[in-house]
Amino acid sequence: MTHNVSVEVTDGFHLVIDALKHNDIDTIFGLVGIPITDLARLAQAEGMRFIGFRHEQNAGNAAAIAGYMTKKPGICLTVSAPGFLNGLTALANATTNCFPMILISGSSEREIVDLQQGDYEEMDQLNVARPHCKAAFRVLKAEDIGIGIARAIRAAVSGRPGGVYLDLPAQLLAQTIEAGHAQRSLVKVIDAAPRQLPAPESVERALALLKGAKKPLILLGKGAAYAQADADIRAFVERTGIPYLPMSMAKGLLPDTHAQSASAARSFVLAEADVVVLVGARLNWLLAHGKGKTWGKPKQFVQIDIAPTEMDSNVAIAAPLVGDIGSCVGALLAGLDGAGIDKPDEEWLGAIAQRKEQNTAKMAALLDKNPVPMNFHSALRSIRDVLKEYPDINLVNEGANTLDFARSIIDQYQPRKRFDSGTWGIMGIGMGFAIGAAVTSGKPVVAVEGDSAFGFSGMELETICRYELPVTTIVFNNNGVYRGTDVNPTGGKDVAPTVFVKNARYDKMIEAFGGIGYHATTPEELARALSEAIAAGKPALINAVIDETAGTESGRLTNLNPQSAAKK
Ligand code: ADP
Ligand code: TPW
Repeated sequence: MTHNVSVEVTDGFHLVIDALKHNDIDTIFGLVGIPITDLARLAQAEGMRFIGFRHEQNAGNAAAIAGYMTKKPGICLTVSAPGFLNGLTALANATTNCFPMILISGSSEREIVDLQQGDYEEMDQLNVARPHCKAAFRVLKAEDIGIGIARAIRAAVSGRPGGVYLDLPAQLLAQTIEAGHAQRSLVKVIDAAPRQLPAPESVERALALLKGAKKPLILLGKGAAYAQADADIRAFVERTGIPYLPMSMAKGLLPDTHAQSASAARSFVLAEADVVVLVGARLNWLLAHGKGKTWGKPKQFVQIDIAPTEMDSNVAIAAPLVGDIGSCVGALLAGLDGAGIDKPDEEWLGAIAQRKEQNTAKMAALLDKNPVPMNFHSALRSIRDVLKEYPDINLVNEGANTLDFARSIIDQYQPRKRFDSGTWGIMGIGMGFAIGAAVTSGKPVVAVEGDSAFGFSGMELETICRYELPVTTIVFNNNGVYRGTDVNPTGGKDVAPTVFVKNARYDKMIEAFGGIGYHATTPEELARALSEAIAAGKPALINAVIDETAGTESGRLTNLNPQSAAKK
């Protein structure tokens, strides 16, 4: 007599989805193909959201911004070799910006790849990924999928957040495993990013330094926005009365209209301050490395950061405060009274107020002009005025001039609503960030894009239309990279390296996919189109025609742009 014992089995495909769901991950951004098509199908069948893109870099950028917004790693799924490499730029950018994400790529057969026998999409992906992320793992046995995904999640969000690579060979996905065994192999990550309390003596040192400050300044970076310690940060700023500067993605942590914002007197406060409290901001190129002319008078720094090795990276840090921002700011707040810290001198605040007033008046004069064709200022004035009515809108921003001007002209009112080119000054985040922000928040997104910047991810307009996302893209069309007026010095037929097709109609692109296109040549037309598009909540693109002579090369980064001195 024979017994027909049927053992319930599952496989690698199912286990990957189970492991993600087990850790409350509900969305995958990706692009299908061998060997992960069924993984995407299964994710959808099992109730996850799968958002399919037209290029992996954009899927990766969407995952990265989702990670930044939620403190949970965003997931990007790609095929092997070329798909993986396309996603890698986003993974590296996420790591550079301290955004938690996991790039999961299928890979070809190990035994063929390692002997370099020429497999389909052959590449040693794990080793390629390693230098560009916080951690890189490969899973070879189905029973290790649970632990592999747990490790990836913890690596992405603990300490300084960043990108993690997870390599899943094709044969792993098809591997079968007994269902009970599989179930038991799942790992739920407990307390993935535990609080990290600062040492009490570090807190005392920081308070003592603040106590002695005559011209204190607080600098808020995107680490402060990421930390989601909004109420304590606001209390610290308001209770101390210290003027503050937000880095671009920290705008809105306190509303840009806040009386203590020193943004309109940025150069003045950076040069004049004596004690600067850095909250989740690195002294990298965006802050002139903490030295030189920008920083003027000698100063002392308090630096709050979760990464101990960030301290003294560019200049000496007098009072390092290593820990998570919530805990560190909380500890400072708790110690203010005991340390006897009062509001800063009226002299310091008065000098700042005076500078702000002067600079604001200068800016207002620029913004109020109505040149024909419109320029960056008049176009951004109309966008600023419309967006005032939508304080919870998500704003994506990239380009050179378009980035530099929009950052200073468009006010933010709420935390984690501005997403831009960040630490690398990278072009190409536009549509990926817009899709990631729309999917994650369920709220409208406005993407303010240079025409060159837009081109890097423009094909994702189809993705925006396919998922009917409330994304309005505004293309600042000045016919080229930075501007559209360069000429080919040889008189040859090719246009200059910075020049595009003149008078392109980017609005027609979105119409091809069923979205709404607008063509705007005046600030009034632009404002009307933007209001209408946001109210409709449908995919839209506004081709905003900007004076092609208006931009400067590299925007405000002229000092970083070497130019040939040797002329023939
Ligand atoms: P910005 O570009 O806005 O100046 P950076 O990206 O240079 O900001 O700096 C962000 C910093 O914030 C990084 O050094 C990172 O280690 C730190 N950081 C991120 N999250 C936290 C957190 N929860 N607590 C403390 N520091 C954090
Ligand atoms: C991945 C170099 C910096 S800014 C820019 C480029 C190509 C585009 C500027 O023109 P745009 O904006 O967008 O039309 P505007 O407002 O000045 O007219 N490749 C990558 N990243 C970067 N930063 C570049 C190239 C660059």
